[in-house]
Amino acid sequence: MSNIREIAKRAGIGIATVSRYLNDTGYVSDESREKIQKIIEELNYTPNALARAVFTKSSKIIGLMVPNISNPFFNQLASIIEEYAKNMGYTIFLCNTDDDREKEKNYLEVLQSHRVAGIIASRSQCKEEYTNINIPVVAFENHILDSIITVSSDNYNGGRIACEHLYSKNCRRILQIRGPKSFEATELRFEGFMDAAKELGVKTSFIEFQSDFQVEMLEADINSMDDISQYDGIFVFNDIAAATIMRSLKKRGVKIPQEVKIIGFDNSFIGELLYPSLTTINQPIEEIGRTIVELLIKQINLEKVTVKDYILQTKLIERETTFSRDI
Ligand code: XLF
Repeated sequence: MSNIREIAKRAGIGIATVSRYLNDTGYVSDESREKIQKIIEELNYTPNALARAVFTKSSKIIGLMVPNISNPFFNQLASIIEEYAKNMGYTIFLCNTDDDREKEKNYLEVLQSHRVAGIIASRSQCKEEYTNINIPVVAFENHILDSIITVSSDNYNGGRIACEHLYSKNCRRILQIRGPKSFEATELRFEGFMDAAKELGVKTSFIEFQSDFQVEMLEADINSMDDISQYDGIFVFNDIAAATIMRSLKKRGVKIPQEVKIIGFDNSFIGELLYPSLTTINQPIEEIGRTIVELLIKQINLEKVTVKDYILQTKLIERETTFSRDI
C-alpha cells in the first residue's frame, strides 16, 4: 500500500518535506507543493489519511456499516459486534447507510481515509465500489464480490419453517409480506416460504414492502393493503414490520391470534414486548456478530480464511401470535 515514503520517492523530494506539506507544519516551495499534490491525486489518496498513516500504519478501528439503525435487530447486532471487537482491542466506527447507495459510497471513502483496519458491510447496496479497496471486508447478508466473505442466517430454511408452522396451526389462506427486492435475505425467506407453501398446497398471496423500517413508509404500505380479513395467517419478513402490521390490525379490530395468526422473522427484543407476544424465526444474532468479528480480525491479521459463505442456523420461537387457544 502506498504511503508517505512512496510519495516522496515518486516526487523526488525528501520525506520531511512531504510530511511538512501534509501536516502544514512548515515551509514547502511552490514547485514541491505542485509535485506532491500531483502524486497524491495519481495515487487517489487524501492528504489527511496520508498524514495520519505516517504515525499509525494501521488503525485499531473497524468501520461498521448498518443499513437501518432504527431497526431493533441492527441495534442488537451493532452492540454485539462492538462488544466482541472491544474484547479484541478494536473500536467501532458506526455508519448508518439507510440502504442508500450514495451514503454507503461516501462512508466507504471516509473509512478509507481514516485508514480503518477492516470494514463490516451489512446489507450492502454497492458492488464495484469495493473492487479497489485494500482493506479486509466482511459482508452481512448481501453479497458484494466473490473475494469478500459473506455471513448470513439460513434465510431460505427460515422461510420454510415459517410456512410449515402456520400450516400446522391450520392456516390455509396465507398472506406473505415480502421485503424490498434489494434485500437478499428477505428474498430467500420469500422463496423458502413459497416452496414450502407449494409442497403443502397452501394458497399464498403476497405484497411487497419498500423498506424494513421507516414508519411513514410502512404505514403507507399497510394502508394500501386490501381486505386483510380474508387471511387466517400472515408471515412478515421481519419483526419490526410485523409489529407495525399488528398495530394496524388491532386498530381495525382484528383479533390476533383468534382471527389471524402472525409470524415474524429475527427474534429481536421487541417480539417479547408486544401484546400478544410475537412468534418469530430466530436469527442467531450472537453467533452472527461473533463470526463476523472473528472472520474480519483473521483477515486483518493476514490469516487464511477459505470458506466464502457462512450460513448460520435459524429456528422457530413460538409465542402468542400463533397460539391455537385464546390468550
Ligand atoms: O435484511 C433483513 C431484513 O430485516 C434483516 O435480517 C432483517 O430481518 C432485520 O430486521
